[in-house]
Amino acid sequence: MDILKERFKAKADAAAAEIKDLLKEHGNKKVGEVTLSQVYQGMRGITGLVTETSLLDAQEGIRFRGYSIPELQEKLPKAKDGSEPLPEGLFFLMLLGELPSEEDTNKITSILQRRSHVPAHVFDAIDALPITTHPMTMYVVGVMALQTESVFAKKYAEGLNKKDYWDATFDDALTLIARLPRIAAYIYRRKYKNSEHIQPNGLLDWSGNLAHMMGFNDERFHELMRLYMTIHADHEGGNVSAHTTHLVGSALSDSYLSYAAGMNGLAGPLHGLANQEVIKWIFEMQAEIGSDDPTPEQIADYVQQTLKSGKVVPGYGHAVLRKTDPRFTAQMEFGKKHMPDDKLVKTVWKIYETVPPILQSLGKIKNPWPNVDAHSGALLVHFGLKEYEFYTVLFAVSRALGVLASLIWDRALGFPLERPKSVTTNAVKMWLEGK
Ligand code: NMX
Ligand code: MLT
Repeated sequence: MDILKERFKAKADAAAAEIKDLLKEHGNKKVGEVTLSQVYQGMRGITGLVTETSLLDAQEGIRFRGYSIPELQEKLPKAKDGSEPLPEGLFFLMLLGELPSEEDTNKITSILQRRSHVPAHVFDAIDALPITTHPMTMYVVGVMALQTESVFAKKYAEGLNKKDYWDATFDDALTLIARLPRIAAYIYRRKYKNSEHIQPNGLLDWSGNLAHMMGFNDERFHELMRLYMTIHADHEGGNVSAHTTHLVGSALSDSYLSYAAGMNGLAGPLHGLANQEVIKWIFEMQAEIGSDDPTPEQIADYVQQTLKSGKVVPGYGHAVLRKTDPRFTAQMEFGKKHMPDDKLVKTVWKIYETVPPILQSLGKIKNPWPNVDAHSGALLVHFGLKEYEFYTVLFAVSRALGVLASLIWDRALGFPLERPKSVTTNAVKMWLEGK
């Protein structure tokens, strides 16, 4: 751990010096103009944040520290006999900004294994909730209960020097990431498997252990979890979960408080909850049609019906992307390799052929193409994980890697309290009238 911290600190100090010079020379340069529409319409397209871990291109999709998903699949270390990347390696890449060796990746795995013990009061807090509680609510309650363990909060109360914020954040982030699979699996077994819990296997990798504790022992499911945890980990800084984690962290709220806040945003249906909405929507379509193998015509009719009732087609559209999400494509490739004849997976592919032209024909939707959530549920159902209300918890476990790596960088670079200006419509009218 100390060597990892030393390597990070060297990188962070170099980056901080570079940013200082950059701002000294170019601090007054304009990065864009803001229109009134942008102010009212969700700040789309306004550059206002720095997030080092990944960058989204509207046409090409996400790159993590410069690497696309296919490149990660090729270059990141794999589990023994596996072919999908180990997300621990992606975490190293996002944190250090360089591709990890196998040894670097194993080092992260072993740090996470050593820190994975979840204190009993966290399970008590989850158990105090009614069984009908949504898994995302249980998850955030679990994370909040774990906040008692924050090194940052404790040291801050004792009087922490600004220069050491990053160090305590580093400790909290790694401990939190280590414990999330246990919390997630506990919720799954409590809610859906009669509280018959499965103890962690201290020899497994981070995602393999999650799969194991949930009760899935098919090695292909372990591979799916490794891919899933890799592709959902980060999507630059402006998405709701990353932005919220960063914003709350800017008040020097610790990693637990900041991540929990971000995950409350992920639990919204226009963000991470869309993965459950997609499968719910497909199951409802199947029930209405009376078939688990709908024709393109039946899908098109159901899409029209969804739109007419004032609802969105879940899994389609994006605030930034303007092409098919490469995370959708990566999952499609996984489906073609492991389950090409699965009816539900094939239905997802049929929806992919049917929905974009319909959405395009409406003329108002900026991106008619599928996002990550359009595909993920069908792969999970294939392995028997049918309880779709749980899906966003998996997204949340993965998203911890990106938002917490970013939070460490925020503290290392000394980013200040985030506080943009807001206006009232009256103030806008007065400004327009030149008053
Ligand atoms: N189905 C129906 N209408 C849509 C869809 C869709 N999939 N996507 C966008 N629209 C509508 C949108 O509601 C808006 O309507 P109105 O003017 O009546 O308010 C109009 O098209 C223009 O929206 P856009 O500018 O294209 O999209 P925006 O950036 O505002 O929103 C999403 C992006 C992702 C919120 C939106 O596409 C959506 O609601 N998609 C479905 C939910 C979803 O899949 N979310 C997951 C995103 C990925 N993730 O994991 O977070
Ligand atoms: C994400 O992964 O965060 C989503 O695609 C939403 C976004 O990028 O805005």
